[in-house]
Amino acid sequence: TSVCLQGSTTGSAPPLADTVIEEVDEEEQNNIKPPAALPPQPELAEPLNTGSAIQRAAGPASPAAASAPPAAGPSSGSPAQQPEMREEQGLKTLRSIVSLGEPMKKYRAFEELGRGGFGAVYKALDTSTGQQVAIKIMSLEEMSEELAVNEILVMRDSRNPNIVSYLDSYLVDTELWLAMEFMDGGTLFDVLSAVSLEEGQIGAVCRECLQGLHFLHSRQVIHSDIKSNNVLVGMDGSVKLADFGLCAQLSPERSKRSSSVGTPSWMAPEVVRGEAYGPKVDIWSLGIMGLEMVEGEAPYEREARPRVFELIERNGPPKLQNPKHHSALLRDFLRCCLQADEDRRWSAQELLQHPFVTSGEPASSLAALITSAKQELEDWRGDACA
Ligand code: 3AM
Repeated sequence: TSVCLQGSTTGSAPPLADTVIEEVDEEEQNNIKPPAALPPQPELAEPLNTGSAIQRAAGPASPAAASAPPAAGPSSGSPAQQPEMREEQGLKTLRSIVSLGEPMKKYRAFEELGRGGFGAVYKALDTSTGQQVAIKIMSLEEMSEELAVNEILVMRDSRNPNIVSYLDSYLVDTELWLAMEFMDGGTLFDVLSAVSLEEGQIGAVCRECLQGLHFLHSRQVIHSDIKSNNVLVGMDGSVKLADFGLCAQLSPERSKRSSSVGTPSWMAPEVVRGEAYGPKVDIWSLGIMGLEMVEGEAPYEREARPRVFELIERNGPPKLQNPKHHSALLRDFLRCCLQADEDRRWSAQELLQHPFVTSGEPASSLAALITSAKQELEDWRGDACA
């Protein structure tokens, strides 16, 4: 039955937007530091989903991903490292982070929740506490060690009510097992595919995500892949940011990032143009996620990637299809997020004071909505399996 459930979920949902890494800027490789008090960590060079990766043949920034970038860390001027060396370094870092022991003994009752290019996510029970957990099993043959390291470290060091909690991690042969808090409502993407949100509920989701983003940004961390697929919800109405593989840690010496990473329809214009950028790229993506909540999908989502980039660059901020159907507060909130000029775009802290956000419903009021979305999805899956 579970196979049927999974198959029907994929079949009934709109096409998933692929995360991509376009280019990793070489200078950034040298300068972006790993999160404070953590072992030196190389910056990303590989996509989360290798199958969906695209590398820009030409662009304003250097094609660093293809040119054996040097390791990040204290020796920022170090010579370029071969990919194998970076892989080895990534593996070494991973070994120093993960727990020893056998996760197959620590957890039981595995049930697949979903799959991605990285591997799969399972629900399981912690045998010692009886607590439900989610375990993301990533194949290190399919993805880089660096992405895995990134995901673990950012999650582990970002304890916040609006960020999915890290529990534990293990290396099992060529797989990385990442145990995290189980979010029983699934992704916001799933919720949106089943139910429509009222403005007060959209305000609540935005507030919760902004709280998570404010936490990350105040620690100079850019998420870089904010979208409804990467926001998890709980049946109690909780809303949390997830998927930290593409995060970047900025530092006083390097206050901008240049790697073109993210998911095309959600990318800010400065990312598309290959310019140096800061945490406000996440605010643009949040604005696009706002449009997902209002219109059901992100702008240009069905277009081919090169066309998406062209449209983002050419059209500036995307527009609501029927602006008059929405309140002035919602329109103003989206306008503040979707400013093409980064300096005019509001920060997470500023947006938390925006009346659309402050007048949003309490998160607990999302519980009923998430329950009915879950029910709707289960009914669809039941029908598809019948
Ligand atoms: O494929 P779907 O959308 O049904 O909800 C996430 C997604 O399900 C789920 O795993 C699938 C692939 O990402 N997932 C990921 N992390 C989770 C977590 N911490 C999770 N479900 C619950 N808790």
